[in-house]
This record gives sequence, C-alpha cells and structure tokens, in this order.
Amino acid sequence: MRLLLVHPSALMYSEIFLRLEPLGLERVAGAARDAGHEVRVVDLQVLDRSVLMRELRSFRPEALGVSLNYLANIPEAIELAAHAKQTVPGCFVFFGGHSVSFVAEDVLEQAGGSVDAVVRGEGEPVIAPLLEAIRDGAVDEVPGLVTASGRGPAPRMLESIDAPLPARDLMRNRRRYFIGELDPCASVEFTRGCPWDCSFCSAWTFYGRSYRKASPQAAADDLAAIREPNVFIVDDVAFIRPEHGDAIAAEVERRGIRKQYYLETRSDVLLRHPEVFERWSRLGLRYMFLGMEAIDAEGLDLFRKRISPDENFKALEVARKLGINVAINLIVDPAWDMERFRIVREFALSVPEIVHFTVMTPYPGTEIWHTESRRLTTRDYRLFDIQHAVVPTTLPLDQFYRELVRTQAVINRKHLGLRTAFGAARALGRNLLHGQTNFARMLWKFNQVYNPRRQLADHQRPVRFELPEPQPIDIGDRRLLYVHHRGPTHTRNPEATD
Ligand code: B12
Ligand code: SF4
Repeated sequence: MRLLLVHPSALMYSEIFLRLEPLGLERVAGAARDAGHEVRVVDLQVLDRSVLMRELRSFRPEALGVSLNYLANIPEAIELAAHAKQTVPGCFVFFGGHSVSFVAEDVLEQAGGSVDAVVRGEGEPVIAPLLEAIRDGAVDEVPGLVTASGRGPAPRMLESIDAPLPARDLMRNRRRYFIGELDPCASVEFTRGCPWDCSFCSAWTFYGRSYRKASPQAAADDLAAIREPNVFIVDDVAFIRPEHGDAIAAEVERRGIRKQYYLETRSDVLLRHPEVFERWSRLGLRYMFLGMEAIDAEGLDLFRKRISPDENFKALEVARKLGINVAINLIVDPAWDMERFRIVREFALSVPEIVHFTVMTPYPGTEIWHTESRRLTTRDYRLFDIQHAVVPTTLPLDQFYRELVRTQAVINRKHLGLRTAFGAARALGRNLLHGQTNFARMLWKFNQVYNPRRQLADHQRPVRFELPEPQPIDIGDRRLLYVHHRGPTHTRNPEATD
C-alpha cells in the first residue's frame, strides 16, 4: 500500500533553539516499510507545504498518517486532512502520536469526516495491522484505533524497543535538524517511558509509567548508522539505570563511535550516578537539559517533582565539574507578579547555565488538566504550546508577556555576552564552513520570534478548533489517565520513589 506520513510545521520554540527529526514518525515509517509497504515521509518542520501538495498529486497515497505529538499542531493537521481528502478522494486519513492520543474522540468529531481514524498509543505495533485492515476492512478491530463508531481494542505496546529501526533515510533536508550549536543533529532513543509522575507532564501517563530499555547492541548499532556528527538523545530521563548507560557506553567505546551528545535528565539521577555522566562526557556528551522547574521547595512540591532545591543546585555543581553545558528549565506560573519575575531574573543571571522558561499549561493527559482549579482563559489548541498563558494571569496579559519576554531576553543577552560570543563564534565559524546555518540564524532571530506583541496577538486570532472542556476526575486512581496499561513484562524503575 502507498503510505504517506506527515509531520506538521514547527512550533514557536523550534523557530529558535532547535528543530529535531520526528523519531517516532520515522519508526512508524520503518515498521510500515518492514511490512512491505511503499512509504514516503514529509516533515513540514523542514520542508515547504508545496512539497506535500506535490506528493499528494504525484504519489497519490492510499493512506495518509499525520503525527500529532503536539496539541498546538491539531488545527493545522485537520486542515491538511481536509485538503488531502479533496486532492486524493478515497485516501484513508489517520492521526497518531502523543497528544492526539488523549483527545482522540474530540479531534475525530472536529475533523467532520476528513479524518477516518485516530491511533491511540504507540504507532509501531499498529501500523501494519492498520494498513492491512484498510485494504481488507475491519479497521474498527485494530488495537488502539478510534473511529466514528467508537474505540476498538486497547492499544498494544511494543515488547522491545530494539526494532523497528527509524527510517531516517526517508527524510529530506536532514541538514536542517539542529539543537543549538549541535548543527546538524540526529536523534536517537535509548529508553522509552518515565517512572516518575510529575503533575504537569504527560510522558508517564502515555506509557502507564512503564520504562523500557533498548539493548546496548541495538542502541550502538543505531548510533553507528547515524551520519550526523551530533546526536540528541530523546529519552525523557537519560541514564536512570546506571548499568544501562554504562553498557551502551562500553559498546560505543568498543566500536570507536565518536559523536557529540545532548540529553535530558533529572538532578537526582545525575547526583546518584555522576560516574555514568562522566564516562559519557569523555565520549562526547556536551549538553544536558535539567528540568529544574522551580527554584523553591513549594513549587517543586506543587509539580510533584520529588526533588529538593538543594539537590537541584548540587546537580548544577556536578555538571559544571564534569564540563557539561547545562540548560535548565523553569516553569513560569501565570500567577507570577512583577516581584516574582524579578527574583527569577536575578537567579537566572546569577548562574552560568542557560535558563529556559515554559509557561505552566494544563493539557490533556496531565494530572493538572483535571485538577487545576483556575478556569482556562482559552481552549485554542494553538496556544497550548507552553509559551502562552492559558489560565488567568495576575498581571494584565500584555504585561505578563512583556515580563516573560524581558526575562527570556535578559538571559539570551547573558548568553550572547562577550565571553559566550567568543565561544559561540568558534562554533559558528565551524558550522558555517560546513554550510550549516541553523545555529547562526538562531542567534539573530530571537527578537523576531520572542516578541510580547506577537504573543498577545496570538490570542486575538479567530478560533476554529478548540480543546474539549477539562473533566474533573477523581485522581485517586491515576490509571484513569493512562493511554497504555502495562503488561507483566514492563516494570517500574525501582530507584524512583513513589
Ligand atoms: C524528544 C521530544 C522533543 C524534541 C523532538 C520533537 C520532535 N520533533 O518530534 C524537541 C526537543 C524538539 C521537543 C520540543 C518540544 N516539545 Co517535546 N517531547 C519530546 C519527548 C521527550 C519525546 C518524544 C520522542 O521522540 N519520543 C520517542 C518516539 C519514538 O516516540 P513518539 O514521538 O511519541 O512517537 C510514538 C507515538 O507517539 C506514536 N506516533 C507518533 N507519531 C505518529 C504518527 C502516526 C501516524 C501514528 C500512527 C503514530 C505516531 O508512535 C510513535 C512510536 O511509538 C516527549 C515526551 C514523550 N515521552 O513523549 C516530549 C513532548 C512530546 N514535548 C512536549 C512539548 C510541550 C514540547 C515543546 C512545545 C516544548 C517547548 N518548550 O516549547 C516543543 C515543541 C516542538 C515542536 N514540534 O515544534 C510535550 C507535549 C505537550 C503537548 N501535549 O502538546 C511532551 C509530551 C513532553 C511533556 N513533558 O509533556 N520535544
Ligand atoms: S521526570 Fe520528567 S518526563 Fe518524568 S514525569 Fe517528571 S517531567 Fe515528565
């Protein structure tokens, strides 16, 4: 069967700091190709819409799947679906991915017939049975499928994440994937799932708090096949299990694989096993993203981060000693006033790390979607990108955005200060020599993208598609939030506290 897979355009954040390959979609593509189907992929983060239009007309897909990891992409995906149905009548259109798994029925209804099905949960185990069912009928019986006639059987989970391999070779314009100065940059997955349960996050609810590890051989095989010199490790929390991180490191050493790496982890994981991160720093680990989220104990408790400010600060010291550049994330509460912004700015200027800000956003799949008592001020999908305020702000909204952007800008200037500029200039020169311009563009584009007027104006756009109303549920049984329910083979990490 001819299958076209599409990733929607980049969101605000990706215009500046990074733009990475859609690894999940590539794995779905890999699974479909392994099952003998003819597959093409269009990633609108790096390709123009005209490429998609051409593919629709020339390839004439029999099935078209759109990846929806991000809520903010849903309106765009519905419009694409309607266009595809018009251009290729008879094409079976379906959506899949992280975010759409939590709002499948609502999106189906909103699409008004342009979308035939939504796949909840992991895409690899479902794609071959789905394509067969499209040909032979009985789509409703495919696990994880939601159609106009309701939910089919529960989504299936991969036993092992070693296969299928992502179909990286199907991607065009790979040189446009980058993160900061790691330009160009590929992505890789060593583990899947997260055993913690932070209240603002849906990573754990999607996978039902399961945690799976790739075998060290498969992880190293995948790394060795990557052409790019830089690699982003997509794991929610890297190296939770030190022996797993070590075993992959041993394979990488044995095979002499040399790359620069960027990963995300937690402060307590780094503090418990700094030796693993030290080993990886020798192998090329350059950047680490730590989701600190709050600088005080009250904020950390509120997000159920199960970590103390002290641990966070100690982790920063450890990373500094290892020579790893750290980016930290802090969650901005829309309730912040001028004084709170000032305190946070002061903190951000006092540490050498890069500080990112995301706005506290209740979204489907998270616990706070059901428990946050503040009313949503908007249900426009496009504003649910953690860069916009969707609950009431204490400051008038325009002033909130001015403070937010001012805080981001102060920090951006800190990093573009003279000292950093020299360091960055070296990377810039190196990248430009190789024809890589993503990092250079990022350095100068900040003011254009992060602009309080633009953010405020985003709230004024006419709204066609809205999120459903949040339903308060009794969070006593948190399995109600899960997309996947763990089978007996998927164990929780014993190191995580509960
Ligand atoms: C890596 C990652 C990124 C990367 C790469 C994203 C990309 N281009 O795909 C980067 C760092 C760029 C990123 C950025 C952002 N991210 Co992000 N990201 C993740 C993370 C940690 C893992 C995603 C991943 O690669 N997983 C591994 C692959 C194999 O799995 P997968 O992509 O989920 O795909 C599987 C299924 O979803 C499904 N599937 C996927 N596509 C399709 C398509 C079809 C047709 C089918 C059938 C199935 C299917 O099958 C796949 C295989 O099983 C997730 C958390 C998580 N654990 O899911 C957050 C997550 C998806 N990100 C999130 C957010 C908020 C963001 C940002 C908005 C953050 C910001 N600061 O602005 C930006 C926006 C980026 C953009 N698109 O422009 C939120 C989503 C929130 C929401 N509900 O919208 C998540 C859930 C994190 C969280 N803590 O809540 N992200
Ligand atoms: S540790 Fe990170 S990925 Fe895991 S639940 Fe918390 S925020 Fe989400």
